Amino acid sequence: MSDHYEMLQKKATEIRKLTIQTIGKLGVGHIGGALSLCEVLSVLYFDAMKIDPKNPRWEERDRFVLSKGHGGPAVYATLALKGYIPMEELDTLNRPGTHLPSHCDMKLTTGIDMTTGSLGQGFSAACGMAVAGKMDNKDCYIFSIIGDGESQEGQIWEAAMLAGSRKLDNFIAFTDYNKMQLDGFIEDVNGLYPLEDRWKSFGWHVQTVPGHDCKAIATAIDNAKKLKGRPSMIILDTVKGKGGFFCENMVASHNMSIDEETWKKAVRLIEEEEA
Ligand SMILES: Cc1ncc(C[n+]2csc(CCOP(=O)(O)OP(=O)(O)O)c2C)c(N)n1
Ligand SMILES: [Mg+2]
Repeated sequence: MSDHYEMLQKKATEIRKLTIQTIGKLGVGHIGGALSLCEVLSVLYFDAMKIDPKNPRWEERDRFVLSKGHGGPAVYATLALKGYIPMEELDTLNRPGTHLPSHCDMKLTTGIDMTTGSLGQGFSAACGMAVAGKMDNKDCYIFSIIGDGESQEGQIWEAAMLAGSRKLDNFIAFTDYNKMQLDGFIEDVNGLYPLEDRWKSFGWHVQTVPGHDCKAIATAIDNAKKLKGRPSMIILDTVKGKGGFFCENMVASHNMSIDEETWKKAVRLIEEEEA
């Protein structure tokens, strides 16, 4: 692997450790859906997005909307690593007076482009931002991540239809396909199969990639950027709770309590694996 992709993989591991530590110190949180995001966040913030942490409201920047807003802690870890917010601020997660609520809030956190948490709505907002980008002739991309459980919301498909019909090639979206939602397996609750064909039928270009492989994600984004006349969906084949020994591939990881011994052991195990 080249140095660049190795760097991205390492950043993803940093994001993962910080996310476990941040939620662990609080003692409870949406750890499963945060840990499935680490690699895509690494690629977005350290490779794909045109952004400037020193100028977070830069008009020409690319935008990012985490539509599955409950994954906020993984984004905060990324923002801290990228220099948007001080590292110490992570310890305020979801505490009274914090700028880092459990779900993303653009009015509270530097670097957050849209308030999210009510599933389906962030993706519609992102789609609207892409429409606005076209109207204003802006040279920037809108990136957005939805969950596979979130894809069971009707509102997702309204935005999908609009993006397809308006040919929003400035809109690059991801599905965090971790096969689980709040209280069960996706296919048991309301199946998404055939997910690729569904997006294609709404006029989207679709790629499916291993969702914990930074090189594969970066390559898919490059492909999406080259494409003209269609929005892009990149389906990330991920594992819920990835990298946390106490939560990996567990439905119960959705929103769980974590004691000090557990989160410290989880971080230690990841560090031992890295060594
Ligand atoms: C409109 C709405 N309905 C219900 C919820 C409660 N809720 C929060 S997360 C979640 C499950 C989402 O599953 P998925 O998108 O697969 O998330 P992930 O597996 O990535 O954590 C639900 C039902 C919500 N936040 N918004
Ligand atoms: Mg899911």
